[in-house]
Amino acid sequence: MIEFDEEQKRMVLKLVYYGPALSGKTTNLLTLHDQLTIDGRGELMLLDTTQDRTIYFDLLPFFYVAPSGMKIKLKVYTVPGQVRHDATRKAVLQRADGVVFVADSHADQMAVNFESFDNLEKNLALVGLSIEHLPLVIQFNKRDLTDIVLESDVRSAWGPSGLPVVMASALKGWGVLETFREILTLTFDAVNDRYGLTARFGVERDDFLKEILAVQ
Ligand SMILES: Nc1nc2c(ncn2[C@@H]2O[C@H](COP(=O)(O)OP(=O)(O)OP(=O)(O)O)[C@@H](O)[C@H]2O)c(=O)[nH]1
Ligand SMILES: [Mg+2]
Repeated sequence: MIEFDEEQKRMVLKLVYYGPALSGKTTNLLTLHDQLTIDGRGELMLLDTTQDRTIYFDLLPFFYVAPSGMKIKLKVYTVPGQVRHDATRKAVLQRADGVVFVADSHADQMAVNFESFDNLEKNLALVGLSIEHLPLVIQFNKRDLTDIVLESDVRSAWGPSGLPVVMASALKGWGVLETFREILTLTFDAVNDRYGLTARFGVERDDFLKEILAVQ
C-alpha cells in the first residue's frame, strides 16, 4: 500500500501488471481504459515508450469514494518486460498490493514465461513482499493466436500453484476485465482482512467492484 491516512479516510492501493517483454501488459491497460467508464478512472499515462516498448512504466488510476466518505485511489501500473530493465521493474513493484502476471501464450514463449515468473519471485523478495501472501492472478494472453500452448497444458502446469488462471486476448478485448475483476477481488479481500475496510470504514466490496468495473 502506498498510503493510508485513517484520519483523512484516504487510501492508495497499487496493482502491478508484470510479465515478460511483449506479453501484452500495456495492451491490457489500453483495453481497460477503452472498456471502463470514464467516471471512476483517470487518464492513462504511457511513459517513455520507445517503439511501443515500455521502458519505465504505464499508469492507469481509478478513484472510488464510499458512502461513508472513505476515498480509495487505485493505481494500476505495468512494468517494462525487457530483461535489461530489471531495476525499474523492481522499483515499480515496491509496495504493490496485488500483481497480475501476464504470460505470453505463444508456444515458443513458455521458457520465457517461467524465467519472468522467477524474476517476479526474486524481485518480490527483494522489495520485502511475499509471493505466498500477495494477491496474484495469472493471465495467459494472446489466446487469439494459432500457435499457442494448449489451455489444458497451461492448467496442468499452473493449477498446482492454486493461483487463478485467466485466458485472455488483450488485443481482441476479452479476458481483460475478468483478470482485473479477479485481482481487484483478491486485493480488496486482503486489504479488508488487514485494515477492516468494511467493518471500520463502511466500504462494501460489491459497491467498490461495481463502480470500478462499470463498462462504457
Ligand atoms: N495477437 C495478439 N497480440 C497481442 C495481444 N496483446 C498484445 N499483443 C501485441 O503484442 C505486442 C506487445 O504488446 P505490449 O502490450 O506492448 O506488450 P508489453 O507486455 O507491454 O511489452 P513491454 O512493454 O516491452 O514489456 C504489441 O504488438 C501488441 O499489439 C493479444 O492478445 N493478441
Ligand atoms: Mg509495455
